[in-house]
Amino acid sequence: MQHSKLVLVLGDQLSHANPALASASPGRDWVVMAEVREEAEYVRHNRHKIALVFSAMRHFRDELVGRGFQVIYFQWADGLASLEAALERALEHTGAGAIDVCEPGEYRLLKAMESWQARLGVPVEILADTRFLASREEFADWAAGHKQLRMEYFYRNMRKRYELLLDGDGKPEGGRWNYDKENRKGWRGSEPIPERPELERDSITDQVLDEVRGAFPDNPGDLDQFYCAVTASDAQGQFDWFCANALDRFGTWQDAMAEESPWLFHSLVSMYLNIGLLEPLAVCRQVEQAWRDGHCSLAAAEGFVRQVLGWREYVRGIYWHSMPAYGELNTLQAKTPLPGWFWNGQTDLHCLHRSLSQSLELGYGHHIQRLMVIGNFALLAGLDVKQVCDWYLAVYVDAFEWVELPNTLGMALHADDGLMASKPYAASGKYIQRQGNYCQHCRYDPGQMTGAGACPFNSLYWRFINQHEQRFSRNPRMGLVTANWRKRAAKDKQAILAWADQTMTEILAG
Ligand code: DLZ
Ligand code: SF4
Repeated sequence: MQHSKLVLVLGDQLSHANPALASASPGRDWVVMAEVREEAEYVRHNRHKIALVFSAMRHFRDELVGRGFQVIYFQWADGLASLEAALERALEHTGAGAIDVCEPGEYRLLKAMESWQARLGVPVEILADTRFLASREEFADWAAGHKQLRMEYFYRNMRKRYELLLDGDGKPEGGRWNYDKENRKGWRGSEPIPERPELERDSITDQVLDEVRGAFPDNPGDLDQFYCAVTASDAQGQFDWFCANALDRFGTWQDAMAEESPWLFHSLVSMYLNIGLLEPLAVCRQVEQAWRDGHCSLAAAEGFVRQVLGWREYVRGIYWHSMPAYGELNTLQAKTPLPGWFWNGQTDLHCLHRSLSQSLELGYGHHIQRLMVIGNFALLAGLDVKQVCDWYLAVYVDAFEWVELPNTLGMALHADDGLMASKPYAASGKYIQRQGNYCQHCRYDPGQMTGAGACPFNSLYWRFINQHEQRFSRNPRMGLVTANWRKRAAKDKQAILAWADQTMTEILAG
């Protein structure tokens, strides 16, 4: 008779398509799941993230039991230090002779797993995560054949491979691959923003919320506003709601910022995709069908598919292709310590205040708040890359390092020497003003460069260009900006730089 084995399921692998589960036999093998200190404490995770992961894990355990699996589940109150400790206990309890696990989403955990076989004394098999649409090997092959790893080319390959939004001849629907230009409208309050349906909470989630409140008193996150689905069927319900009520406008206002709503028309599905409650190909196909049925524009459908089939897979590829060296990069030598108000949102730059407060309270910020408000400020201010990356990893519900690190270090902070983005996403207050209505509520004026009421983003932008002028003048996409700076009179430049330094000192002091 074959020996029984343990199948470890992590808190972000809650899918019945998990390859480790597929290899398990319900009557013979044991599934192990564990809420442990090491995973819950390696950054100051948002309480929404911990609550989502713990509650979704407990619900998934019940589903597995319903499917006939024997599950060994360690709850937070059991006080286990690490996943390894959980496996050790489970081995003692069952006498199992081997362990299977699907590869994790973070390099630090992969390294730990690679030591388990020697430490635990049984064979440990780490299986490739088949739930992504491009495997790590496929990405490596693609990368080997390209001098520049641009998302757009990767994305086109993926569209062809999965036959998404293609016409009968294999060409992109509508004749273009990318409708980004139609996805950038600024918010002027012209459209009603749909009310999101509230989810009913069951006793498992209520219990988890109480435990997380008690165990993580100093972490960010207001759990009175807990809004996450914790099962695959509720996550699907949320996604169906999005397709019927928000997708049509998501396309147009993908890059917009609204004082009135943290969510606007966004789907919020990244958190469900990233822990396994929804599958990436299924959500893309559902959105394609919504377009074919006439429920949204092609620009909306393509904008959504680009994020999931393109960006999401691409950043994961970059992460595994470039780790561990990637985590150490800091091309622009950004080393200013993260100001304390990143942890409470108390700043009078209104766009930052709103974006930070919402991110801390809800664990949610949409792409433009993350990239063009918080990330842009961190870039212009030269905030320490590692500290900023850890902040993002902690604060957002959907943040796991495979997705957070390239997005923050590469895309937002341009710290990877342009591997991901051909130019830095740096912008002055004008951009923020154009994309939404934050500036209307701010004590600063985006039209002014210097002086008491001037928007700090303006002078900080030029200070940033000045600091890196040599590097940027070699970048064809930055040539115009650096040339404009050079053309300015020396007296003007001095005034802007002096003002930027003064502003910076005041802002950092809080
Ligand atoms: C994020 C998270 C948290 C907060 N807690 C746990 C946990 O207690 N047990 C667990 O298996 N997973 C947890 N996770 C998710 C893991 O941190 C995640 O699997 C790794 O970061 C790899 O992506
Ligand atoms: Fe932000 Fe400047 Fe606008 Fe104020 S004026 S909201 S600081 S961009």
